[in-house]
Amino acid sequence: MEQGIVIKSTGSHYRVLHGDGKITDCVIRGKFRKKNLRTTNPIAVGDNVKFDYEPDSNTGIITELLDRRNYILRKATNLSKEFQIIAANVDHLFLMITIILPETLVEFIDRFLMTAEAYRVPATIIINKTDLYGEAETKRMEYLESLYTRIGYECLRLSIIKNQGLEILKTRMKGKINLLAGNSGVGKTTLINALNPALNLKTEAISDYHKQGKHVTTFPEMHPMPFGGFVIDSPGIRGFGVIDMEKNEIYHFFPEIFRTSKECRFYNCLHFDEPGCAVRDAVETGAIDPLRYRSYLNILNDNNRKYR
Ligand SMILES: Nc1nc2c(ncn2[C@@H]2O[C@H](COP(=O)(O)OP(=O)(O)O)[C@@H](O)[C@H]2O)c(=O)[nH]1
Ligand SMILES: [Mg+2]
Ligand SMILES: [Zn+2]
Repeated sequence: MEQGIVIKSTGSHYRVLHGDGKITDCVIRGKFRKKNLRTTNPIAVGDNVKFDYEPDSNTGIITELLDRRNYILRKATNLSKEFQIIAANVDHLFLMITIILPETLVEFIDRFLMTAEAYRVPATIIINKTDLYGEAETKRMEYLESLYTRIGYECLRLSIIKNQGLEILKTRMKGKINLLAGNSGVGKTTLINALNPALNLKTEAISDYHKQGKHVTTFPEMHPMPFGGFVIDSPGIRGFGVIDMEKNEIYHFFPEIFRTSKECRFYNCLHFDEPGCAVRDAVETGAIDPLRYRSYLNILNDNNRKYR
């Protein structure tokens, strides 16, 4: 019997890292499907498993899934009621954004951060491709940095091409299971290669961007880092799903709106059109950023469709 951590899952096969760096292809027995959780994959990257090891063929049969600290889900496809576990035991979420090529929208950032809050996993924003930024882009970057650091999120500048910002990022990732998310084309794969050159992963050309729109089930891969810890790449993952979020819960996951909501006249204020709403007052004065508030309203509006 061996114990290890799953670093790749293809739905039927699992690559397990164990011992001092051995990697073994494993299968599972049928008994792993949980009764109440409709997930398409019973085991995900980040899971700790026990398995019967066959050293001769370097194969194994997973016999036990150890308890998870957490797991991150998404809807398996847009319409299905099934969920895919993207990763388990995640310590830190990193959202990579770019100001241009491609432009990352504030609402996309806010949906990601809201999900991180709901999962109670710390989140950091990485602003990549700073080497491309002129005056206008730098202004935009500074605006986003001040917006998000004020709320409490760390923002790290990065230019992988110019090798700037990598060292500080390593200190944040060291020894942890890190999930890296972001729009297609922002530089996620390039970063993982820079952090661990031995991996030599294929980066995406512009022509591959269209893949983003399709709902192909891609399985995330977890890459060991030479400085300790792992980085999970999540190709094709546009958003994470939080199951069962109620309308009156959403603002709990916007920290500055939540803090301000304590001053609202009504305890059940949704900060939409209620009288005496301290949140809307704060938007008026600029204490809460109007774009953040707009993201909140958009999520509030479509939460029936999207999150229930
Ligand atoms: N100028 C510039 N380009 C970058 C940087 N990082 C990545 N890229 C380019 O962005 C494109 C997409 O990168 P990729 O890693 O495939 O993005 P992913 O879809 O997020 O995995 C590639 O052409 C990279 O060379 C950077 O720091 N500066
Ligand atoms: Mg990629
Ligand atoms: Zn209110």
